[in-house]
Amino acid sequence: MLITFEGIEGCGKTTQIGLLGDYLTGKGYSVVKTREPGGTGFGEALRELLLKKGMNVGPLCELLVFMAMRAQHVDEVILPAIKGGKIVLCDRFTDATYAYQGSGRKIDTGIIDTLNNMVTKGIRPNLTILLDIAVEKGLKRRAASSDMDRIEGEKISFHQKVKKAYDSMAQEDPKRFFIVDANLKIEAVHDLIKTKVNNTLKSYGI
Ligand code: Z5A
Repeated sequence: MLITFEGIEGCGKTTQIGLLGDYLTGKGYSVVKTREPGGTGFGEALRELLLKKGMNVGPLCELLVFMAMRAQHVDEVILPAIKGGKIVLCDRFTDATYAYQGSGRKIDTGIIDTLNNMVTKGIRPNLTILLDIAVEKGLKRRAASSDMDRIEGEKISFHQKVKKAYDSMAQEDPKRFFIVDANLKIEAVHDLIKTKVNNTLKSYGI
């Protein structure tokens, strides 16, 4: 079972993965919490470089590095966990590439499709939780918690394109996406996610 969390910066993914992970572990499930970019030793080392402020990284280079990290992440962490019957909670996955590199950087979706299919070996999230918040509010929350990195520091119009792409993907695939109002209090967001995840696990007989 693969559950991914997506949304613009500051929407609360990390907070909600922590809460859901603790909740599911408390219910006796075996849970793996992971993230992209990162999730492996190699991926976490590359993450530092890729997101470093002031680093000159072209759109194609950026795309290929995200994909290289994903290939390692799938092989080393995600596939073995799924095969072992674990619930994988992943902070960003394939949808982020369509939103940021596809919509934000204007890279052809066909290229992203091909690379994503190659590196994920066909794995698709069973459920994607999209935390929905206005760009200005997400960036404000993000700025208040720590320094902005290279991608976070992009213009507001870039982040608006990213949000629009997430909204479209969720509309096109309502079976997989669950949109949550991320303006709500942390506990209220968690309650909505808990209910959805419990129903999803039930529907898979887990
Ligand atoms: N990226 C890409 O371009 N292409 C790809 O294929 C992939 C990724 C996989 C790093 O991602 C960058 O990688 C990201 C996209 C790109 N760049 N940008 N921009 P990341 O997920 O690691 O980084 P992030 O999006 O900046 O996540 P974040 O800053 O860690 O935000 P978050 O996890 O969504 O939020 P949070 O840390 O849980 O919460 C932020 C703050 O808000 C914190 O102080 C919380 O206490 C607070 N918070 C959370 N929820 C609430 C509620 N409900 N109310 C009030 N305050 C709240």
